[in-house]
Amino acid sequence: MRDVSGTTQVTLKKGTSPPELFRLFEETPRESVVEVEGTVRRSERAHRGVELLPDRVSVISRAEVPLPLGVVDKVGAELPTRLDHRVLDLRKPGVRAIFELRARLLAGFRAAFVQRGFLEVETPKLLRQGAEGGATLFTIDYFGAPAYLAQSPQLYKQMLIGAGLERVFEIAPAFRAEPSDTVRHITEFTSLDAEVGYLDGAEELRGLLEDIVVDAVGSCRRALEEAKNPLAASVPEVKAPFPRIPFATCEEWLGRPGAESDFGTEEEKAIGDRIGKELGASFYFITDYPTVVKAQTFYAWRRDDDPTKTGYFDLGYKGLEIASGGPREHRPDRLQANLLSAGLDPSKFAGYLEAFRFGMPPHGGWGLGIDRLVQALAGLANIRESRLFPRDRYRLEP
Ligand code: AMO
Repeated sequence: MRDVSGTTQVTLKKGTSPPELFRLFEETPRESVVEVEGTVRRSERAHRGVELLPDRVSVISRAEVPLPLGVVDKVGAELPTRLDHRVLDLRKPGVRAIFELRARLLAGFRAAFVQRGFLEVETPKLLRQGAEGGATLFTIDYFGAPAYLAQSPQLYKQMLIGAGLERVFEIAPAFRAEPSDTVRHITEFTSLDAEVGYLDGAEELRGLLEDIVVDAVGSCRRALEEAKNPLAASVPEVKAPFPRIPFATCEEWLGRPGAESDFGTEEEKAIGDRIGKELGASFYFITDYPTVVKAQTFYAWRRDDDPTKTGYFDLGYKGLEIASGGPREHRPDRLQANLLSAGLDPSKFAGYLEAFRFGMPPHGGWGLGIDRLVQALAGLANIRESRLFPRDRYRLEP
């Protein structure tokens, strides 16, 4: 018998247990929901140290036969089959363990943010304007006019800095019409966003981000150990500071100095491997992204002394990009110029731009993909395993 607390052995004994109970157990299919009343007895052999000798059994909900997916089978099914029958898949204790990790991690992040004076906010997901480049926008029919699903709370978290909230964070869905079918991209993910006002440069952001990650991962690990979750061992002990490697250095490592295009999956892996081997670090920052790589990121601040560089950085974990962020452009004239050079029409960003015209402090922030972090910490081959009901190019069900 299995419930959320684990598996309990129910024992029938020839000669002692009523024969109708034998019959009932034999004809009740696996995975049915049953209620068993009886006597709990110590037992050396039962894995919980106790067994239940039943007096009365009732079948509350009978499972159909055959099961489309085995729950206790030793042989694992392929991921698409598991996701097609996710409700049965989630019954496996090993799968449930992933979502315990996820919940503990989210709780750890919330606590770390609140402790540092961040206000939790919720921004609209139905938008008239995107923020992260048109190619990955989902268009929807909004009462006969086009609208978009939010790719990121980017514009709103910045506007809230203009509103004087000073330190905000949001944990919410983000949507990307990502046509690439990879193990690290999904079309609906949970973005953990932060924005900080009166910012004193990129390093202040990196310091905050690494401290928050260390706290969140640490509290997740401790909670999993306490709960005897089998994934506790795969969550690493992390310490700040994380190494900071300039973008240009990564390009040299890869033997492509000055190429100034963003890193591909294999290149990201090579960078993560090298940092792991040479510096013994799992988390690291890639800093000082060049402006050409962030040309579409109109809200990114370009350095005053060298406009070919931004203050942007990525946070990586063993070759997987987990977060990106940096200081923003807070001067309305420059922001407008950035929009134009990204080929965007400033008049479509009127509500956003207004927030910069009546007093906007220097600010910055980051977006962190929770699903990728869960994937990394739980050692999952595919990001889809980190979500209860993942969405990708080919999957909208269940
Ligand atoms: P970016 O587009 O780099 O930045 O996204 C931030 C983080 O979100 C995660 N992510 C994804 N996870 C799964 N599937 C996807 N399709 C996907 N796309 C992104 C990644 C990534 O590092 N507005 C900026 C953040 C900022 O500057 O504050 C943004 O959204 O982990």
